[in-house]
Amino acid sequence: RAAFHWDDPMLLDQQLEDDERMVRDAAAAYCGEQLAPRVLSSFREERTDVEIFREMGGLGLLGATIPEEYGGAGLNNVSYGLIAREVERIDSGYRSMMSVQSSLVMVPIYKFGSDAQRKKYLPALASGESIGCFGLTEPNHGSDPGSMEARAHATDSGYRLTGTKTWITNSPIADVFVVWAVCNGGPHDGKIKGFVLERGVAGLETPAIHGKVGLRTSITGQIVMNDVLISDEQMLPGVEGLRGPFTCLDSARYGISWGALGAAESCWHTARQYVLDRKQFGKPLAANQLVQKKLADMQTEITLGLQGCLRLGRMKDAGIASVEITSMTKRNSCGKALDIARVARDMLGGNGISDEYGIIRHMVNLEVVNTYEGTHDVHALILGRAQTGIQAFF
Ligand code: TGC
Ligand code: FAD
Repeated sequence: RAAFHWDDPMLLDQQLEDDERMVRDAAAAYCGEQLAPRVLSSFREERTDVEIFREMGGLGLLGATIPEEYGGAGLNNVSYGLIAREVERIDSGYRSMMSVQSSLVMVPIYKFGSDAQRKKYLPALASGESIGCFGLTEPNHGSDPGSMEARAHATDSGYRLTGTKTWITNSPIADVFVVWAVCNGGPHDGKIKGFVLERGVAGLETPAIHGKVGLRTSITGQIVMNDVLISDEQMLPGVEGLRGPFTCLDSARYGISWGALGAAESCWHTARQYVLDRKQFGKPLAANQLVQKKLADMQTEITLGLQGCLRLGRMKDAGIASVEITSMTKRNSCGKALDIARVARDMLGGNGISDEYGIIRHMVNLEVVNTYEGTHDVHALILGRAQTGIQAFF
């Protein structure tokens, strides 16, 4: 009979192309050698290592799907997902840094920017010399960004931006800000438009949010805009309305679908080894039926979840993926990964409480990942609307 591979039962590895496997292996080597050794102190000290952007950029891990002419790696969506899985196997905060830069900053500039904007911003973002952030969420509007209060008031020579964005990954260290606001006056009056701001412009402040219990390796802050004056050239010309930010979210949510399962795999593997090594009542914990059931559940959810991610990646590469499938995989991966992390934490008993084992760090990180980019329940409502035709948001 065919051999059973406990850590890759459906032979995902065999379903990859040679170049995809090479990308995955290169990302895994970097993550194991460079990210793993610093994650514990970074998390404890709530420290974001900015040189990680330069390192990732040097390896082509930023803007992986952006064409090479703009500094990207020109890879397919499956490769991007494989990178996210390897990075988040170490820490969701590191994947956040990477996916905001790649999906939420480089994608809108590439898809909706002018050629001048692409040439100006993308190469430096791809190399990691420049750090980007994405401002959609506001203090009063998270799940409901369509009600945003940020305004772009038309002036004689451009726009005057007002409003506050909050919970913004990378904002305190960002050089480039993709910000969404409703136009007040001018040719786009009443429409949501995207703007590219640069650090140093008068009226722009980016205070950090401290005291996060999860995602401590990735800095988060606000974008406060007090009459920020910008020129017309700083507007993204190629999109209007919520389709703009949601297109970016579709790309980032897809990466998270793979990434969250990478974190889950890390928890599963740690828990499996722990219960094999640890003896209670004279036998390994792994010899108990209850413990084996937990391992079987983890193995099953991760294996099936990864197959879904791979299928979505192939559909995206073929141009046939509806955005609802991304909601399905983002929601499934995050919810299942969080469950797995909680169970794995329990399997380590008291040691599961120690950050030395990594599981509880993944667990608190996954609480965030389950919430940002559309909460678990918001994605249920997106899927519910798509199959019933009934809007249940309000
Ligand atoms: P709805 O009517 O559904 O759509 C409005 C327009 O957008 C289009 N659209 C999409 N386009 C591309 N990709 C998608 N996934 C899209 N989903 C919708 C749609 O076709 C329509 O276009 P048009 O041209 O006809 O106007 O909008 P709605 O207002 O009913 O949406 C409701 C809801 C709840 C689904 C939406 O507001 C939502 O998704 N809320 C969640 C908010 C969210 O995800 N925020 C994320 C903020 S960024 C973040 O968290 C980054 S963390 C990053 C990290 O650190 O890793
Ligand atoms: P709310 O929208 O207030 O939701 C609270 C609860 O109510 C949730 O359980 C939700 O599911 C539920 N709920 C909401 N509406 C409904 C409904 N209609 N029916 C049933 N239940 C509902 N945003 C950015 O723009 N850029 C970033 O880079 C970014 N990075 C982030 C980093 C971190 C660490 C965190 C924590 C958040 C980040 N976010 C970012 C914001 C994130 O996207 C929002 O937190 C998220 O979209 C949820 O919004 P909210 O926090 O306002 O919660």
